[in-house]
Amino acid sequence: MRTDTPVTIHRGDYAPLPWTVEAVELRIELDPTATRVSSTLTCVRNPNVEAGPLRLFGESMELVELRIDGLVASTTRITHEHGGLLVQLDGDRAEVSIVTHVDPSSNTTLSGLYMSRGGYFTQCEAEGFRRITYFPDRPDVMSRYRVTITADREACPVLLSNGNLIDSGELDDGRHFAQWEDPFPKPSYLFALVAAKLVCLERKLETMSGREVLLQVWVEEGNLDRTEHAMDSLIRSLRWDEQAFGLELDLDRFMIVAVSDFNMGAMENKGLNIFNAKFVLARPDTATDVDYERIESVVAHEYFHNWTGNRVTCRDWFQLTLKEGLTVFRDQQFSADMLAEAAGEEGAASARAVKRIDDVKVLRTSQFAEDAGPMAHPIRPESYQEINNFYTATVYEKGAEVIRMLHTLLGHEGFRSGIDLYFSYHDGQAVTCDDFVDCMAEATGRDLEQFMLWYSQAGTPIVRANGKWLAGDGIYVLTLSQHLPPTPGQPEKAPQLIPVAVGLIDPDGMDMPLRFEGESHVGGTTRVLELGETEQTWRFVDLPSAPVPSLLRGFSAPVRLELDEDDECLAFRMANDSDPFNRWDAGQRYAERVVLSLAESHEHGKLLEVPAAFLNAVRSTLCDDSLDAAFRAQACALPGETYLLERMRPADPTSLRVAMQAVFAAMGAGLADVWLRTYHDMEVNGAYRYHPGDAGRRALRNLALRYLVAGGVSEGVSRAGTQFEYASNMTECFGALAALVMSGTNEGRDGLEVFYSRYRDDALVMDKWFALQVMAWRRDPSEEAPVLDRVASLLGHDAFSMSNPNKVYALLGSFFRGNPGEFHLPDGSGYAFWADRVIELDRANPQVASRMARTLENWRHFAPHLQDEIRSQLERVASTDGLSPDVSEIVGKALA
Ligand code: 0A1
Ligand code: ZN
Repeated sequence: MRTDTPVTIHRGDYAPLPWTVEAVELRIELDPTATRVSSTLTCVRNPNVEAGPLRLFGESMELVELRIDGLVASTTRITHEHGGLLVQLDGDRAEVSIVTHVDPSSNTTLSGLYMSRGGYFTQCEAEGFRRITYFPDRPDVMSRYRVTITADREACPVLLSNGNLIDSGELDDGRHFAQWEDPFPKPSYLFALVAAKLVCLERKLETMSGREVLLQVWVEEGNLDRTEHAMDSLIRSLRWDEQAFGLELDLDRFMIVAVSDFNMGAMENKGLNIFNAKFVLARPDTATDVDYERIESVVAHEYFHNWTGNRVTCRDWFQLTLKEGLTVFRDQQFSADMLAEAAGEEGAASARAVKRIDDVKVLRTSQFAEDAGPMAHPIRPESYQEINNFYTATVYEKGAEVIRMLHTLLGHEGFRSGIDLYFSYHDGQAVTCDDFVDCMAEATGRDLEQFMLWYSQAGTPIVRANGKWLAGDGIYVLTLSQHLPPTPGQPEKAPQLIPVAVGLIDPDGMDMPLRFEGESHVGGTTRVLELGETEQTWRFVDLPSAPVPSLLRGFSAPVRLELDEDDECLAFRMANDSDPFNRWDAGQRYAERVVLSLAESHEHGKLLEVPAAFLNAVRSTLCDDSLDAAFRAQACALPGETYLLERMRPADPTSLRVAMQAVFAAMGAGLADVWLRTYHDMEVNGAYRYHPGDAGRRALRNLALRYLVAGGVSEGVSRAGTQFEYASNMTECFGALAALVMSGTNEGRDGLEVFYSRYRDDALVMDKWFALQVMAWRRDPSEEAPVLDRVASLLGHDAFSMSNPNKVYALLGSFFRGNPGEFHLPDGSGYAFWADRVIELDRANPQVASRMARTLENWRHFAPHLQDEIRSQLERVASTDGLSPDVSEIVGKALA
């Protein structure tokens, strides 16, 4: 058993440093195994803080020299401590020069300076800069940087860093150099360097104040024809931030670089965003509509960070949601606006709802699960062992919901004036979430003290609704109560402020005008109730008939809504709710009820029968031509299996899989006529273009194939085969293949081989190939080998690599998270395989290992026989010698 105790960092321990760094002069002489980094720091004493030494963090490098004001520092001035150095400085200013050696070629963590396909790249968020040089590597230390890079000209013709290029030229021995200067002070986590053989697509643009800026997208030579969409997305983002928030690009040059080996999605380094290649590269024959959409939103997200994150940054890492929640909210609004614009006035509301549905699906699947497990934390955590473990769905997605609630409560104008105030007070500073909310309060005059509980309390609130119809008085009495379940370290909670958007629907399906008792006039058909107490009641008056309530419209708060609605009521709202989000949600609730009750029937050895009323409700939605295709595709899709598994207690993946298969088959066979007609009607003609309208039609057609194949409809199988063979774009090609593979057909198996021979040299397309086959369902588990066998053998495939995060996420992540029916084998063999992989990955890349480790953190929700198997594997991982803090925190908390 390991004995080292993990170190926990607490939010309350924050203290400003006695020394900060005004300017940094960096010289980086690149070499695969011995890169020499010379840095000169202009250190300035912080007059507001008690005197103390300069604190420099440093890891995984060799300290060659340290000078103070030009003289080699005597050893008495330097104290070595775990993770860095303390240096005694005199006076109020000092120049500290440090030389380190680092070995980028053996840096498999992809944090700090590392190599990918012969080039050099950096990743410094959160604490990667300390792996390049000794530095006060905290976001509250903001400095001006001047950087000189030298490298072999042939291996690395392109040398990039943040800001403006101020000099470049040739050196001896086939080397060259470039010098960059960033005019804006920044924290070290935003530093970046790229030195590689790259080419770029570039555009010049005039910003709103008339300045000319240069935009570049840098990629490997063969990928230049896949950069246009990223560039278009960047231009749209730039324009949107000008129009929506009055925020302009502040640099002369803005660069995006694609890299194949990257732990996360992308990184907002000042003026030099580094992206996982999968969020840059797109061509119709290699990327799907969903990829195009993701690229647009990730490009936007990183670009928006230039203001929300870079110009105003976080004081410490506990404040991460300050930049992430706000920037996710901004990218969600941007995407919704782009979809609405493409849909035109008539389709705008539905287009926005489709985006909202996508975002809420992610939140409910990942964040609600996180909130219900051992890693539950408030959007502003109180403590952590490894900050890299806190780039979570809670900090990002729930953080964005918290910002959205502020937007709802303060109104668009109020919110915007709060943002303006935030920049006017804090531009150029490193601040806290309180500073942000204080600006919102000051700008609008609203007391947001109770609202701050969203920042300090973990867990998903449960809102319970009860309605009473007083027929004689024409009054509907709505009672809402809230309960916040206990989470680790937080046994008791106070009631939060929850905005609940409400509508009431009459028997003809029309929204009723709403007036509260005591109000003199009607206030519209959707009203936002502010639930701030444990229980509150509202009385709606003047109602001509009993209403059907539509609650939490647009998902106005990140809560679980509990309401007793019978099947007819859900079907009624599926057909009539004027709020498209709730219309979709009614269908999801209905489907959840059907699937989970079938799973229970299976556990009791009963026959599985899918209610005809449910199929009829889906049929009506599918046939409703007033609904656009993208919405219909959402509304007729079953809730994800991973989501349903979390809703099932105890979770039993095997019976859930049986139930899912039964519902898929019934929906395919029972609605075959409408699926075939829809498939025919939704055909998209002409050359591929990424357009949300077309994308919606393709999504609905692919969904039709998925159901038809699952239902064993032979015409569906043959249509899928034809579409796969003749598709002119990846969305259609992959959609057809997925339909065939997911249902475990022979055609799917053959298709995988064809697909492989077509795309074997394309790494990003191969990721799709790996992911799809490990997510497949077995048609007949008693006859076929478990998917686990295939996963294990694919580890040895030529196109697979354990050192490439995208490959690991595609093969292992997709299997562990996306195929519960096959991963959770009753004999526990899936878990032993999981533990082996986590231990293996941890030796090379703790961040990736930790993400894989998290796939079993909610093990206590599972049926007891599975829990025993999982616990023993968690213990095996926990007792591994030399485990990283990343994985140790995850398994430690899981077992606690
Ligand atoms: N700030 C980035 C996410 C990010 C975080 C950490 C990374 O490496 C450990 C990389 C990227 C974003 O929000 O996009
Ligand atoms: Zn971000």
